[in-house]
Amino acid sequence: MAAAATSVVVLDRGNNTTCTINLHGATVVSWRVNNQEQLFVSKLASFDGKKAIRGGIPFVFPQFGPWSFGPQHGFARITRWHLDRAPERLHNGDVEAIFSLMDNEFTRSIWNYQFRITYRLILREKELHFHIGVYNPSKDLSFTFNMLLHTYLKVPDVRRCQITGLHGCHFIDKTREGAMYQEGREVVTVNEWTDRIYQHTPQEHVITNVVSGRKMRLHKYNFPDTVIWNPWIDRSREMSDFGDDEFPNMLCVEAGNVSSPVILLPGTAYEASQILQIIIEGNVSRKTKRNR
Ligand code: TA6
Repeated sequence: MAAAATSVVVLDRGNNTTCTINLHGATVVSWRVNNQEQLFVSKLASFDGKKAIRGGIPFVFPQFGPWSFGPQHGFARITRWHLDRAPERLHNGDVEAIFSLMDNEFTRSIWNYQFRITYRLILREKELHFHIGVYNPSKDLSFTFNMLLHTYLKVPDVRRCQITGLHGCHFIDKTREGAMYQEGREVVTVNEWTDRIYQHTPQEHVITNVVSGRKMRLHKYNFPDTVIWNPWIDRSREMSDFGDDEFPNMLCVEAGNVSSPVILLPGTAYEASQILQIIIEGNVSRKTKRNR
């Protein structure tokens, strides 16, 4: 119990803006901006260093969903990661830290491949950046994997949230036996058990009515899919590490490689990234900023 429970790394940018990572799964367990928590963590979440942490941003790899060889959502979220570079203040005031996970006896007992993942987190004033590199050091063996950031956003009332950027996308609906549908709504809302894998989604989603009624922009790169999840009433009761009354206060918007696994050839690497940005009304979108 002791080792895992105490292994947290804190990025502190000052101004009550911090990001806390638990080495168990390199799970981001808190992102506070001016003292306001942006992420949901269940009050029943387990920090025993064994079970996945129910909330924050668990790191899903190398499998999304049920797995015949190993645990649901893979082993990365239940394995202890290494802190490669302790939190460091950059010249522009941002704070950066780098974590890594390599194959070990446990991972090879489930998935017999060599790999190395680097996970660089950068805490900015109103943004959190995630840069991921997956490397295949093998001389002759390729491997395939899924990868996903299982982001639990904290929301005052999920029924008031709207998600953009899904219109026209095809999705696998896990609440309807995995049947495939096409999204007809301009903005997606959540008013029931929702568990959908949207495929080939655009690089940007805006989620409205997150903490303090603000909007959150999720910008992703090399993560072609977006999973939207809320367990609602019945599924909440099935989870021992999730309160029956907590579903209105969380919304999972998860950027990932789910529908088409990545094939990584020997000696090659794969990079992906995500940016979570709190939108202060009037601040310009990432695209416009770049076009300036
Ligand atoms: O990402 C959505 C999902 O795959 C749902 O199907 C639900 O199972 C959720 O993940 C939580 O999974 P977990 O293994 O953390 O209980």
